[in-house]
Amino acid sequence: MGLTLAEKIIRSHLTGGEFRKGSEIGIRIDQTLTQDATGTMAYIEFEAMGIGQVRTERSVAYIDHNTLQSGFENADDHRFIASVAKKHGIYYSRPGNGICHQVHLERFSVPGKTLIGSDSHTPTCGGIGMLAIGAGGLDVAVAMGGGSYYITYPEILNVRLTGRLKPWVSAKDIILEVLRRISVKGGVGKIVEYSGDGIEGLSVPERATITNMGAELGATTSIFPSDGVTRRFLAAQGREDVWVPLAADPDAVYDGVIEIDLSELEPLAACPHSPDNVKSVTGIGRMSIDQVCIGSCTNSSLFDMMKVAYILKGKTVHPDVSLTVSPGSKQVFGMMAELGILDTIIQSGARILECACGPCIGMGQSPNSKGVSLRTFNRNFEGRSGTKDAMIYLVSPETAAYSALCGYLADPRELGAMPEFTLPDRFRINDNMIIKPVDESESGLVEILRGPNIKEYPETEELRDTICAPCSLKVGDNITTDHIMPAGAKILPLRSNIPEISKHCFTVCDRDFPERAKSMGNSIIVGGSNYGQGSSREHAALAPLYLGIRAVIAKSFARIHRQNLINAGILPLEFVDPADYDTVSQGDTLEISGILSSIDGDGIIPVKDAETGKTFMTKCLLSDRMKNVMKCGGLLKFTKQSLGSEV
Ligand code: MIC
Ligand code: SF4
Repeated sequence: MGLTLAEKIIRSHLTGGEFRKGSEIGIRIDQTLTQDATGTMAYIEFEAMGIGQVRTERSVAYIDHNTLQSGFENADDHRFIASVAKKHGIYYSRPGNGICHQVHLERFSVPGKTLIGSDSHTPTCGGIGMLAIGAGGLDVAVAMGGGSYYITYPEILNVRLTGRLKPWVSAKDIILEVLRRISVKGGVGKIVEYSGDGIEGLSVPERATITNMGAELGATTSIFPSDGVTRRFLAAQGREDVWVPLAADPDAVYDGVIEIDLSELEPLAACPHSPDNVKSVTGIGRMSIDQVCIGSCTNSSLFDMMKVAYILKGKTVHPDVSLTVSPGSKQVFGMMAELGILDTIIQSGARILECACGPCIGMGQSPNSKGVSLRTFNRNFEGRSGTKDAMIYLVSPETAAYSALCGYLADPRELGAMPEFTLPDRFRINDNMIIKPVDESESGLVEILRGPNIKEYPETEELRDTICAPCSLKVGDNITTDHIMPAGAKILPLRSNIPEISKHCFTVCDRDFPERAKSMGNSIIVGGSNYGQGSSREHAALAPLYLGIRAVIAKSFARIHRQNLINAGILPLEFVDPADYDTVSQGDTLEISGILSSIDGDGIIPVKDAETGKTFMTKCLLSDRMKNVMKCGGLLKFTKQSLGSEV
């Protein structure tokens, strides 16, 4: 039986576990990446493990999220990350060099290699044929130390693309169509593998737009084959030597197939407040808009900027619209200048932002009250923009640019004939903002620079047999990590300070939660399905840990967040019968008993609700490795014990 592309890469990197769907497998990690908002904590953990030099082929620390420096905190964190990188063999991409996923794709990605990153959009590099997976910072720290990364052996979903896109319909519309069809839960437990004759017409940046937003499907990762298009992209990056051809076997067997005829697609938009709330642009109709933001790791390539500039050329942004453009990297920015398209965009009245995440993570450009904002980004969760009642629509760069001129949501197909956009044969290569680490022999001379905002990893506890505690919060379905641990310009600088950041935990849903949880001592959260979707931020587990949360009982969990809970020593329990969710009320005292014997047995754990007197069943299926992690109080302690160092 033939293998899928993902299976081939997994097989060649397998370090443990059975090659069987649903079982836990370990894979060797060739490359890692971190960004600054998750990186400070990841490097605090890496340092706590007492590992000297990284043991990967390439590890890169990017600064791209916390670039608004309105106090000392972010600058201190950047200095800390720079010093850790220099000492431990990690390449350091300075602020201004670009968004981690865009830069990694350009300068470090290698088809057939494995990459994990402390950012959920790490699958961007799947666009070049890497097995690239988002993970919590602690998992990345372990991989930097040479440890395997563990995933549940996923199902492989094949998305077959046929035909060619019509003019002004683009890669963003393809992934929005996939989201429309299978929803933000449709990729959970799956790798999405693209194939079909339609992929030949997609450049690497377009493929990367699609794999990037596979994160919004909840997928473990998404991947494209490595072909002639990949080779040309790498050659233009001066890196043709790393190219290898990669594809699934012709007789590969998939767990599911979705067919999309590209010629049938039209411009789409994800409506508030979920990336899968997708409608056609024409279907939504002429909606007035206040703001348009073009950029983010999803749509900030030179290819995107070329199309945006073509649309804006010689025109002026509508007087009622604020248009911002953030190029994805210094390379993109520089080439925009070289090709003259930067001036075209400036002349149209766009506000040019630095090459960073910026508005995507609420670092500036929060819309006006009830503002309607069109964004080429990947997430439109409520409040993420920094304005609670803003209405965020996710659209393609073509729809965004054309609408910015019209002043309302407009269909770019009205532009008529579209020229052929082709990427240059050679990108401008200047890696002067990527700092190499010192030689191992000199690493002892490098001092680690810690600012006063950098606090230690919070205390964890060994798993108890019984947890008897009140339910401090009950929430509904599709709770995102932006609900649990909001981001934005005010809160992000606290990412290296768990006691402070925990004061903002869940405040989007309930302002009193942090105080209440703290006053309860230990408590339990009850959630609906897909609990913890979105970001890889382990702060969504570490802040609850600090506030005394010992267990989360939910209908189902998002992959990275469930792993982050386990890594933090918080018990993730799933309702066996989802209907039992309705019987629990916030404030009820819940007694979870027989935990230790149950997790070693069938994983079925009874929970008694003291208020209703009812006992309902939950399940917690853990691999042997996860059981040991949970029992000893989380992955940091487990790793330190395995390394034989003091806890
Ligand atoms: C995001 O897009 O939500 C982030 C900010 O990039 C996060 C990481 C973080 O919270 O720091 C992600 O996607 O993992
Ligand atoms: Fe940055 Fe937004 Fe991409 Fe997250 S999704 S890495 S915040 S650009």
